[in-house]
Amino acid sequence: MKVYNTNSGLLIAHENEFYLLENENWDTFINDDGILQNTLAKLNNGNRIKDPSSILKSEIKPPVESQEIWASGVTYYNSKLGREEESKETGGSDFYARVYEAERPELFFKSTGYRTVGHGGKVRIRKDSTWNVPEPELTLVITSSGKIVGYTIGNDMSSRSIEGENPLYLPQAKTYDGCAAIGPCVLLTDSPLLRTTKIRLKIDREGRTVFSDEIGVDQIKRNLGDIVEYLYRECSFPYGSLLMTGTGIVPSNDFTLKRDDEIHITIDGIGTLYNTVA
Ligand code: DO4
Ligand code: MG
Repeated sequence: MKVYNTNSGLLIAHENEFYLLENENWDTFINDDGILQNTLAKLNNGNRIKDPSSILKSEIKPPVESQEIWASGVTYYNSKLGREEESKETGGSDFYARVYEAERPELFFKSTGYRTVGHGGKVRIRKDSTWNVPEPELTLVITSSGKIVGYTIGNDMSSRSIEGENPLYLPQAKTYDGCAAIGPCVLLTDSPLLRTTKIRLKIDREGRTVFSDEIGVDQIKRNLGDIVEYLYRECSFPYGSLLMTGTGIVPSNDFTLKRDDEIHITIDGIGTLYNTVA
């Protein structure tokens, strides 16, 4: 089952049918350990709609309102390598190798709903940054109790020049207005994602593809439940949370995003998150 947070209400896609739940509050709806069964119980002929295209064409909101968005880092070997490279001249590279091997994961605060755009929105690059990349990340949707109730797609927009200058600048490299995109929907499921699931990134510029790559979620070094356990150890989340699980796709060092670039991030079973660069 998939849920889209739209201007018309919550659009549910289930077994080739679409349903519109008009009077739901996102924060209450998503923070529910029994969300699958409770949503199934709400679907009936009265809220079934034949053609969702006009709803999906109007702005799809990001599937986040009062939830905090956190992120884990250096969870894939490629991320460790890329970051060692970008910070080797400034002496910060050892930290990435250490956190890749450590029991405690890297976790950082990424964004709020109001700094985040949805499918079709514009992500931003910082004006004081010279080297910028999208990070396509499987994103967990977690309730207050720490239960993973769904999966969505996240873009952890990152300034490599600022992070590379000094790892202590990470919050500035990662968190700013328009620093994240989430969407287009949440896949609600009680089962883990298939190990064969792929994450794909494609970047188009002036009608030409300037970057594309893919990675399997089976390449992630950590157990997703363990990362959630660390996040919830000493933080409570009254509205639940979203957790980006790290990037395994790192463009080569000569690549930087430009204004109007089109970013497509696809995760099997969830969909494609599309954004342009402001
Ligand atoms: O260590 C810095 C950030 C890592 C990150 O965002 C990632 O690996 O995806
Ligand atoms: Mg990241």
